[in-house]
Amino acid sequence: MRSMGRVEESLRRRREAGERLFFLLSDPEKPLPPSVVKRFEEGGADALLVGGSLNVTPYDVDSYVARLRGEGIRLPVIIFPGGLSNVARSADAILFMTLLNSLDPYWLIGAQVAAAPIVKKLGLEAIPTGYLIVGHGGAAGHVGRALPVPVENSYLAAAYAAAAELMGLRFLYVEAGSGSPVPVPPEAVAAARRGGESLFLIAGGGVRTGEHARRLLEAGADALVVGTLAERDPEKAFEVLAEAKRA
Ligand code: 1GP
Repeated sequence: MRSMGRVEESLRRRREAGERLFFLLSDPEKPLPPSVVKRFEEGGADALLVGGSLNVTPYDVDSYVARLRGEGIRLPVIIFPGGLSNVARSADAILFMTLLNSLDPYWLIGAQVAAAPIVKKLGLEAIPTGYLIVGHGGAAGHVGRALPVPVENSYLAAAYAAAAELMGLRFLYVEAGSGSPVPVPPEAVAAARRGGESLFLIAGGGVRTGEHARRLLEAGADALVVGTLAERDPEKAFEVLAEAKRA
């Protein structure tokens, strides 16, 4: 079995110690200013996800990470790839994802075949991750040609999670789409938790309140992702971070 890298090991260790984690998301096309990232780091954020669906090159990722490092930010940077063009050497790890409910073979295996030799050449730590689009789906659902799990049929997420686990994936990211008007449903997270107990479960998409964050954590999420709210209203995003740290 392929062994775990340092980033994954450290996330798992903290999960096993009962912590709930908070991942800040920054899209290099409209990056969060380093001052905002720094505040979240000081507030206890656990990692910075970097990635975007459109208009991102490896150069954008590397220069953004260099800027953050130059400002003394030490958070682990994990690429959350919107596509092949996000793969860049300066990150600490990459969510090596398959979009489980895509109807397009490219997003199931094609992009991964194209990316794998590059990931190996760059020596990036790959975290084997299933990506599941639920509800609205946003740009990720559109670009990834997903057949989203309907919010009313969240139980379907349990079968996807079970399949991900049986296929040897170690992380599952339940995604409603960045900036989604309908946030990621706790019911889908609960179903995914039931279906794949061993999975490190990430939930994101449209999270806007501490209350919703609490419901996602109660449903079994190990980590919450916040992007849009941190861009628009960092104070409110801080409430989500505080909820994760309280859990
Ligand atoms: C998107 O799940 C992430 O891929 C975060 O979504 O931008 O809505 O926080 P938001």
